[in-house]
Amino acid sequence: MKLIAAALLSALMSVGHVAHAASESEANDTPGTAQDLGPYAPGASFTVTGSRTGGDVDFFSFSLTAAGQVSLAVVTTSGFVGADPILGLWTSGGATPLQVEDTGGANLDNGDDPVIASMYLDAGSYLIGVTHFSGDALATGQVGDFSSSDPNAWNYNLQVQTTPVPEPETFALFLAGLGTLALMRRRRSS
Ligand SMILES: [Ca+2]
Ligand SMILES: [Ca+2]
Ligand SMILES: [Ca+2]
Repeated sequence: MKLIAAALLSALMSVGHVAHAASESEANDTPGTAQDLGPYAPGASFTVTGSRTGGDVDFFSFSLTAAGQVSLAVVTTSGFVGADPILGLWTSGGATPLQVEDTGGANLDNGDDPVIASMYLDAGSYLIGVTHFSGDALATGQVGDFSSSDPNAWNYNLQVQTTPVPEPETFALFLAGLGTLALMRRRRSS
């Protein structure tokens, strides 16, 4: 029984776990010109290799085909030592701010790379932004404030991981299955 449960669990975990990689493509300086990274089923992860030149803002769009938990991080890899990136997440086109993050990771020298830890997202389209620190963007979260004239250049990896959340029907089936197992055990032991 334990073996079957373990096999089922590992099969469930591996479903749709696909890693994708892309390179940043300019111009992506506005929500309207965001680089589209495509649709993903929860379980997929993707990495975008990008560079932030002086005054540059990089926007990316992606969509989730079903609800999932999503984690995002910007990891600076080379360039200006002391780089201070920020990371933004909005609903499609930048309509609704979800989170703008300044810190949480470790970068070239000062641990100031941004991380958005596990966030629940419904199926739909989303916008990601990467640029240098901006106090206004952090204060308002509005996509219109997400810009920085800072002249320093750095390279980064944008890392996105998605994991599925059980849909209510799946969860109900799972509970029903557990109930049946419990009943069978009770009958056997009586
Ligand atoms: Ca760029
Ligand atoms: Ca750009
Ligand atoms: Ca930062």
